Amino acid sequence: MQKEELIQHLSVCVEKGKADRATPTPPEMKDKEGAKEITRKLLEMDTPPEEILNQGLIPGMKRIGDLYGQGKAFVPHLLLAARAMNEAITLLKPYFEAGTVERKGTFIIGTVQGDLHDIGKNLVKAIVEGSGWEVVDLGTDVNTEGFLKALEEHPNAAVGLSALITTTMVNMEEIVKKIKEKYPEKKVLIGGAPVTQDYCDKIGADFFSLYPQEAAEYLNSLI
Ligand code: B12
Repeated sequence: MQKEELIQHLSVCVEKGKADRATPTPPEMKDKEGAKEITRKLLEMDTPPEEILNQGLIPGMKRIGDLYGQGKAFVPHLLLAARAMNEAITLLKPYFEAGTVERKGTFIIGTVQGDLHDIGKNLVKAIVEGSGWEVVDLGTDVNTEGFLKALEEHPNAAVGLSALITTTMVNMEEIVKKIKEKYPEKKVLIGGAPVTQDYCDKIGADFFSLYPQEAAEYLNSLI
C-alpha cells in the first residue's frame, strides 16, 4: 500500500477501534493489521509523526465522535477507538520526544475535575515534552487542590488544563481563579474541544488553542 492509502486505512482502524492485529473486531477486519502495525509501518517509511497524527489518527477519532453525536455509535465504540488511538500514540511518542536536548522548564497538565477524557491531554503532553519541557502529568479528574499541590512542588511551572465536556469545562474557572490568587504571574493554558477563546478571556486564562503545537510554541515564547 502507498503511504496515503496507509494513512487512510489508519484513520479507518481508529474509527472502527481496530487497535492491533489481535483485536477481534470489527469482524470484517479480523486478523488484519490494526492501528499499531500500520503506524509502525508508516514510521518505517519515514512518514512524519505529525502527518500520521493529523491525517490518520485525529480524523478517525473525529468520524467516530461525529457518529456518536448522531446516535449512530455508542460509548463502547468510543472506548475501542480511544484504545486504537492510544496504541498508535505510544509509538509516536518517542518521535515527539526525540528533539529533547535540555529541559526548557516545567509544565503541569491535567484534565479537570469530573472529566476522564485524556487523549487530547496526552497529545499536548507528548508534544510539549517533545519540544523540550519537563511535563508533570496529573492525569484526569484533577481538582483545584490537585493543581495547587503540584504547583507547590513545582512553583516555576506553567499549567495546562484540559476539558472535553461542557459541564466539566466550567470547573476551569475556579481552578484558574485559585491559581491566579496564589500565583498572580502564573501562566495558565487551557484547551479541549468545547473550549473557546471567548471562554479563555472570560475566566482569565492566558492561552487557548486546539493545537498542541501552538501550546508548545506559546510555552517556548515565555522563556
Ligand atoms: C473518545 C471519547 C470518549 C472516551 C474517552 C477515552 C479517553 N481515554 O479519553 C470515553 C468513551 C471514555 C468517553 C466517555 C464519555 N464521553 Co466522550 N468522547 C470521546 C470523543 C469521541 C473523542 C474525544 C477525543 O479524544 N478527541 C480527540 C482529541 C485529540 O481531541 P481533544 O481532546 O479536543 O484535544 C485536542 C484539542 O482540544 C487540544 N487540547 C486538548 N486539551 C488541551 C489542553 C491544553 C492546555 C491545550 C492548549 C490544548 C488542548 O489538543 C488536542 C489535539 O488537537 C468525543 C467526541 C468528539 N468528536 O470530540 C466525545 C465527547 C467529548 N464525549 C462526550 C460525553 C458526553 C461523554 C460521556 C459523558 C458519555 C457517557 N454517557 O458516559 C463520558 C464522560 C466520562 C467522563 N466523566 O469524562 C461528549 C461531550 C458533550 C458535551 N456536552 O460536552 C462528546 C463531545 C461526544 C458527543 N458528541 O456527545 N468519551
